[in-house]
Amino acid sequence: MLPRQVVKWILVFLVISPSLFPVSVSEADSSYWSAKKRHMKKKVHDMFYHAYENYLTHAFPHDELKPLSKSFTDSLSELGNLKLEHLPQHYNGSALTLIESMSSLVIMGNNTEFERAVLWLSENLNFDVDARINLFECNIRVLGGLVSAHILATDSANRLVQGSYKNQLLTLAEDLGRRFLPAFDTPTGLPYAWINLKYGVMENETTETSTSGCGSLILEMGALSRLTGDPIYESAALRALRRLWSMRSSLNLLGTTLDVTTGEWIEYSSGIGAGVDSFYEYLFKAHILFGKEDFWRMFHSAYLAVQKYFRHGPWYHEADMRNGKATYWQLTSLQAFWPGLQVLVGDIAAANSSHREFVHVWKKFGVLPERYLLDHLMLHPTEKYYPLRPELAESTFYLYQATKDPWYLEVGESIVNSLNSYTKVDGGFASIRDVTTMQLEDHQHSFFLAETCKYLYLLFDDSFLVDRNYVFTTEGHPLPVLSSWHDRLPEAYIPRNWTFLPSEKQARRASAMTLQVCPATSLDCRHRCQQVKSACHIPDARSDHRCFGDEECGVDATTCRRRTCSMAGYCGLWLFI
Ligand code: DMJ
Repeated sequence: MLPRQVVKWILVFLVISPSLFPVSVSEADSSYWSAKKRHMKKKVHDMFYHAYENYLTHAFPHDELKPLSKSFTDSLSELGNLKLEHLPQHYNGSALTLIESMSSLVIMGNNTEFERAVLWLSENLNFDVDARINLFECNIRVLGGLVSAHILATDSANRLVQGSYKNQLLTLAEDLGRRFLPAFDTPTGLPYAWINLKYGVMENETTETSTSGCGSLILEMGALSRLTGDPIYESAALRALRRLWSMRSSLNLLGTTLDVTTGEWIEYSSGIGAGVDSFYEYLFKAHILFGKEDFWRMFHSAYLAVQKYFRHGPWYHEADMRNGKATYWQLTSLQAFWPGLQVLVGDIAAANSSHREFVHVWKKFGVLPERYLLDHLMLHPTEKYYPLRPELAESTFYLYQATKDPWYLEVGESIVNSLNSYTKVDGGFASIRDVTTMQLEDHQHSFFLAETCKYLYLLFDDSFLVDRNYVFTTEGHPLPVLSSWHDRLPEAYIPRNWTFLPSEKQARRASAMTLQVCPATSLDCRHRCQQVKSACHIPDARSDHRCFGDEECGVDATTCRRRTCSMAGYCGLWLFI
């Protein structure tokens, strides 16, 4: 038994202790999560450099690393199933993984290595090669990587110190963009899927392409036009996109594959995964980046059709574009990007419920299998692989940005742990050939550095996004939302009265990705890059964008639309379904 006096003092201490140590439960919580974020950021940083340094040691300047044999593959020409015989003997690759890593290097704060990469590419990259490449892959990886790196090299952060940067990356991007143009020379304006960088479209080239192959070129080619002042790239991509949209069915659905010479569909069944995914993504992101109302209208109708014909609870199956009837009941790894897109649209409740299902499947197998048959609740017999894809990490990052719910940090942590336990090898990170045995495959895809590591890093440290407003391309390369790129908005949507912000240091804001849902500021680079704020912006009542009613939501500065409160209690640009 404790003496009475002691018990009394213990009780007194318990009563007054909260004022002696004023750490509330939520402060303790937030310091726990801050420490967790620091720890996880370091883990992701180490993963990125393990992959990057092994690439530099064993594969550079070739395209991608083979981490098991510590060798390389010149995969740019293989992407999309090209056979190796198309490659000339002297072809030495195009340093694909280096190009793809550049924006991640900047996001992780390594300007020195970024500068080294800029200099090397400026001196060595050459597209005048007899190589048949896939237009879509080359656009999102190489053109997107170069355009984004050019913007990062020239933005107000002045990253390059050694000598002056003379737009070498933009010159390379323009050279590549010009080599894309012969692909669009078809009766329909829909581009060939394959093109030889030196000789243009090859004889007897296949006329079959995919919806994403010809409908997701607008961000990179549009940015190239805005940067060079030459509209030819954007016009070609826009013409193809419009033609594709005109091929939709009366249900506003598109198929998966088509013929570029006849403009006829080949595969009528489609979903939100392979062959279509980034088409939807680019309609909406093009609206954010270029402001055109047309993109919004196309996206809005397409999104409603997806929700109506493909969605089944939190899952998305495939359906025939002609009658909307379900065709294949499959969950595919690529579909996991969809909740991230829904966050940008403001459909957070739907994003959250689908994301949970993907997490569930990830946890069941340890990673996401390429294809999972929803009607049989079993793996697809041949597509059991996991090639280090980023889509689940990407959606997790967006959902955390929108909700700040630490549950998403835990999801990110388990993704990082799985990647480290199942795919890390001495020579880098290897793909998984079969998720049931975790047997590895000798390939470290460049998107592991461009996207998987980047989104995981941004989940735990979003300082790159503070006070900035970026759209990430489908390959994870950031492009800034610039008021000067919005010049073709219809009158009603031009955010008027842009005013320059006072130059004193601004207070630290919440991450710009959150602001992207209702951005207060934008970068204007017409003369030199400056932060400008929009007169139409009205912030949400609460900084976490939570709400009880519409009156607590503000006005989105990019679109000047009034935001509304969702059923899940978040302000957003909601769609009425
Ligand atoms: C990436 O190359 C891009 O995200 C593309 O749009 C489809 N998915 C791969 C990675 O999974």
